[in-house]
Amino acid sequence: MKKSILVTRPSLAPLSELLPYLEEIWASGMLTNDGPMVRRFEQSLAEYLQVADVVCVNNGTNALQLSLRALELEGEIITTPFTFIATANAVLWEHCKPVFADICPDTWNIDPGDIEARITEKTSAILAVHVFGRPCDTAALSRIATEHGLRLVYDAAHAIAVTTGDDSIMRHGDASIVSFHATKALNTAEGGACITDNSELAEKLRKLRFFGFDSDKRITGAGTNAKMSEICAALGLANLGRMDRVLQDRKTRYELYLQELQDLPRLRFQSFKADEYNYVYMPVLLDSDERVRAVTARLEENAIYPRRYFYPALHRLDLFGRQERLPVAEDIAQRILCLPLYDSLAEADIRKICSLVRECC
Ligand code: T4K
Repeated sequence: MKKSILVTRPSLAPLSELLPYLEEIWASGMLTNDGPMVRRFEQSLAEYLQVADVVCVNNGTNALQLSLRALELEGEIITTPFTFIATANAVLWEHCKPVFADICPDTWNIDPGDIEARITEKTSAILAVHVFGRPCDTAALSRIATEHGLRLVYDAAHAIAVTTGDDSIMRHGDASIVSFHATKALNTAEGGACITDNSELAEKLRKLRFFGFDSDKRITGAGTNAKMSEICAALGLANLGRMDRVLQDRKTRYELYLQELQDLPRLRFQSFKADEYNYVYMPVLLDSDERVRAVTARLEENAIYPRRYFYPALHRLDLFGRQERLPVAEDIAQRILCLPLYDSLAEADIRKICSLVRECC
C-alpha cells in the first residue's frame, strides 16, 4: 500500500517536553477556568508575538465572534470571500451581514479600493484576512477605517509569527485573532486567541469568554463559555518552545518547492516579501480550474492529498445571499491548490510531488 501524504500534519513537540507541564496540571488538579497554565501561555505568547495582550480561547472561530461582540459591531461588515468559511460564519453568528469585497490578484488579500466602493451607512467594520499568512495592505486598511469611522479586525488565523518591519502583524487594527487548530503551525489541538493592544478591550474579552464573570466572579453581562483548557495551554507551551525550528523547517521545504516548480509557466506563487511571510501553507496558482483538477487527480492516484483552500469563493453561496460577482476572487479561488507542507515532510516526498505536478503542467 502507498504511504499517504496529507496536506498537513500537526507540528508536535516531543512528548517528553509536554510531560512536565502535564505533571504540574495533575499535581494542581486545575484543569480549566482561567488557570495558571493558560495565563502562562498567554504571557509567553505576548512575549513571543511582542504584543500587549493575548486572550486565549477554545478556537479561532470563537476568537472571531468574541472580538466582533466585544467591539459591539452591528449592521454590515466588509470582508473577503477568499477565506475559510469560519471568517464569514462568525459575522453571521454575531447577527451582522458579511458584505464581500474583491481581492488583489497577486496577494489574494482583500482589495482596499473595492472596500471603499462597498461602504454604506450600515457598515460598522472591516474584517480582513492575512490569507496564508501574507500580510494585508494594513496602511491602506487603517486609512479607510479611520476616514470612515469603522472598526478594523484582522483574521490572522494563518499569520502566526508574521512581522512587517519590526512589528508583529497582530498589532494592527482594533484586534486580531489567531487559530491554534491542530493544522496550524502553532497548535493547542483546538484553540485560538484574541490579540489587542487595548487593555479595556482585553478585559472585556476575558469576561466574555468566561460566562461574563469578572475576576471576583460577579456577573457583568451575557458572556459565553469560550475558555481554553489547561491541557490545551500546556500543549501550546510545549509547541511554542520549538516554534522557531518549526518555521525554519517549513521555510526550507517551501523553498524546495519554489526551486522545483518556479520555471513552470502555468504555475505561480503568492506574492510576498521574504521577511514578511511564515511559510505555513504551500498554495500555488494554476492557469485553470481544469488544471487544478488534473493535478489533484494525478496526486491522489499516488496517495497524495492536496486541498483546494479556499474554494468556492464565499460570496456566491446561498448562505450569504449570492452576492454580486467578484471577478478576481472567483478566478483566483478556482485556480489555487495547496500542496502538502509541514515541518516533517521529507525532501524526497516534495521532489516526488513536484515531478507529478510537472507532468500535468
Ligand atoms: N479563519 C481562518 C482564515 C481559518 O483558516 C480558520 C480555520 C479559522 C478562521 C477558524 O479557526 P478554528 O476555529 O478552526 O480554530 C482546517 C481546520 O479545521 C481549520 O482550523 C482551518 N482554518 C482550515 C483552513 O483548515 P480542514 O477541513 O482542512 O481539516 P481536516 O480535518 O481536513 O485536516 C486537514 C488535514 O490535516 C487532513 O488531511 C489530516 C490532517 N490532520 C488534521 C487534524 C485535525 C492531522 O494530521 N491531524 C489532525 O488532528 O480544516
